[in-house]
Amino acid sequence: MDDGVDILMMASTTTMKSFVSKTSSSSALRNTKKSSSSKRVFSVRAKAGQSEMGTPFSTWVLQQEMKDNIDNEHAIVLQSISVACKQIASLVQRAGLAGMTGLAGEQNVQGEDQKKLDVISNDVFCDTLRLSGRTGVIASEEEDVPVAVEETYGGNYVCVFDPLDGSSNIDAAVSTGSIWGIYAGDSQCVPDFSSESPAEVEAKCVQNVCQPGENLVSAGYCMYSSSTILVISVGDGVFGFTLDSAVGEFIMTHERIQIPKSGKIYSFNEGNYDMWTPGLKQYMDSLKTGGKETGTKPYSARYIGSLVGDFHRTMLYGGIYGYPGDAKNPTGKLRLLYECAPMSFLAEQAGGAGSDGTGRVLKINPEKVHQRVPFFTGSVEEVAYLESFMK
Ligand code: FDP
Repeated sequence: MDDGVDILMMASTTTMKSFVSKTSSSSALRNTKKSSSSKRVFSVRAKAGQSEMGTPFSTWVLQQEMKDNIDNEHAIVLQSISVACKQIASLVQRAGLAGMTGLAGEQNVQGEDQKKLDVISNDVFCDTLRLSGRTGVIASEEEDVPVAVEETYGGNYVCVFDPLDGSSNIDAAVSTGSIWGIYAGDSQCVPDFSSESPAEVEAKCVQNVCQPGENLVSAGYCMYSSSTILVISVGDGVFGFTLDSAVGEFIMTHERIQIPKSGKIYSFNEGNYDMWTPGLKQYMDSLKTGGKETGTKPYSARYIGSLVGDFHRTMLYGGIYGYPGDAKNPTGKLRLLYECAPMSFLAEQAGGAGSDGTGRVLKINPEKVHQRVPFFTGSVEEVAYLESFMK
């Protein structure tokens, strides 16, 4: 039996076991955050130092709750996001067959053409989060302003997301992904629908959303590629789960991902080279003669042009991904809130770095919802080397 089959069988068995135990104990787990029996089961497992590979995502989320890494509401938000990702994965896979490729005929607030699937994926994400009843404010790349979730307000969490990043690739069936970040809401800033005007509610939503990345309580992405992979951190390492379509569940396939400290792969849109600063050009030229170990093998170029795919490869193989500012767009292309901050959170949790070229992205205080920043991420040593050319 090859490794792939092995993993699938292990995953399916674990899923069945978890299903059986979940049907008898899931409500108890939700309502009694740390019942003594659930604590005991978890600590036995932890003491045994067992690998968590093969754990279904829903079980892992409950374990994070038992470990006190997240609370009950946060757990529900994460489960909802995993459902949204499964739905989007299925839509992406069927896009060509179901007539969902091409433009929707509208532009978003940033002046970008919206693809049909951008609009549909946004609806999927928004609806799933709304129905979870645990998110108070949501902000999407595809929406002009952050939205307070009126129907269920009372949810503590603020979710920022890009429902379908890299969607210019979709018609060619190249990888795309969803990216999200979750913040705790600002308790001083709860919108009151009964007494406040829409403008006042909106101002409070913006304030809830514009938090620095270091306030993130969790972040993740889901990549829609040859397989569908959900990668997440709740502040205690980074874990990857592959969708097992036979059982409809994400199964852990990557435990505590660590970005290699260095790596000889660079991922930049070099077509913009002429518009870069002299320092950045010098950096790029140096990679072609071995980087800081001048005279050694040149770096390899890999650029999909889809952030989630490029970032995922960088996490696993090391190296550097960059989208710098240039003469035409001094702050680059990528958005701070729902691209750079969540990816930086993941990179740091995996022992890597996320920088705007001068310092940590997670330190930046957003001034507006769709703010763009130059972005460099990946292996710590590679990001530090890049920064040495940007002073
Ligand atoms: P897209 O426009 O297809 O949605 O931020 C969006 C993004 O893709 C990233 O996913 C991707 O890395 C980048 O833009 C690609 O930009 P360039 O085409 O300028 O290289």
